[in-house]
Amino acid sequence: MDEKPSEKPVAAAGTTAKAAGAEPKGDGHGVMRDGSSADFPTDADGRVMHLQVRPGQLANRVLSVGDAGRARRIAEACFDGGRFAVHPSTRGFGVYTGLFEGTPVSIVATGMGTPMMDFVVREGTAVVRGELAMVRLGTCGGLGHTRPGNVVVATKGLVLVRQEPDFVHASEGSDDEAAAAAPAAAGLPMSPTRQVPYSISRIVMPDAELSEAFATAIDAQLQASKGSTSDISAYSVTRGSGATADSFYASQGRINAIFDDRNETLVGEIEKRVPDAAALEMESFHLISLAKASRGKLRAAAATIPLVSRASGKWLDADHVRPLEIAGGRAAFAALSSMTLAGALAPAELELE
Ligand code: R1P
Ligand code: URA
Repeated sequence: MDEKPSEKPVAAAGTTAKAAGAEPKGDGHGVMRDGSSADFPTDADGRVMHLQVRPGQLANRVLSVGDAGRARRIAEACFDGGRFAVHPSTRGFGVYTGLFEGTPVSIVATGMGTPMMDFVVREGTAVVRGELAMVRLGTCGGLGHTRPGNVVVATKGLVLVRQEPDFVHASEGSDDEAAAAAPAAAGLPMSPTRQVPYSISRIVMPDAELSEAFATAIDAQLQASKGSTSDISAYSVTRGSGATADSFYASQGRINAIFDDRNETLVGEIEKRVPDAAALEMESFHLISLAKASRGKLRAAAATIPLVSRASGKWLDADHVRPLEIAGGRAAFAALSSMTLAGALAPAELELE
């Protein structure tokens, strides 16, 4: 069917290409009509409900980044000829699809938190034929002795850190306590009260080949910057583990005078429980966990740029953040391109600009 002019993918760096997150005009985006599946809704044009792309708009090799500006900067710097298609969504996602050294790649501006990553992975895998490889390039807080700027590749796995709502709302004599007791009075089983304010999951392991390719490629990018105007060769790659938290504040152990978060010992607890924990962020565990559950459809890896040392409070030199993003983006494209994926779409099957 004909696309409305405003929905057409717009090419290219240095032009007026639409920003990810811009409101697409027309009612097709995110509007489901009767007849669409309740389990996996698509609109009349075949777009998935939230990511709002249809087959042919997302490649089999995907870079997920949290920040919409980072997605655009990497797109402009790393796609062949600075040319790419842009697919914004009314839900805050943005998809950029182009070629890297002739191989189709997409960047997805994902936003923050595991629910956003869930949409990207589930809807992304649904619109793409064949196997997928997905890497995340995020930012994080550095754990332990991690130096801000030394990019952490989670080759040693990730855990999930969650605040236990039953602990927070379990104070004796409160109306929460009385409400919680009501099911028991009606003969229904009562959910158990948690004994700890935060839970730390077991470790999940990323795809080993993709993780190593990503780490090697980041290292090569850092070294290649030597002597350039944006020399970031003083930074290195840390092969370690990471923790994904269900919030930026309480579940990352940030102390807040207003809220009773009971998180004073949390960072220390994570560092004690997770060997080589170097990064604390908000999405990577979920990406890896879904890849594990995908019955072989998806392979995934994650890297993060530590912006701040949680131990010392020292921040990364602000001038080095953008060069590290671009180096990481180019490395992600190289690692994704190195993977053999069965049934991947050919360039001719994709909307590339
Ligand atoms: C919080 O500031 C955000 O930064 C990190 C966290 O995971 C969270 O999404 O990653 P991104 O820089 O990729 O968004
Ligand atoms: N992103 C996070 O999730 N945490 C930090 O401390 C920094 C970036």
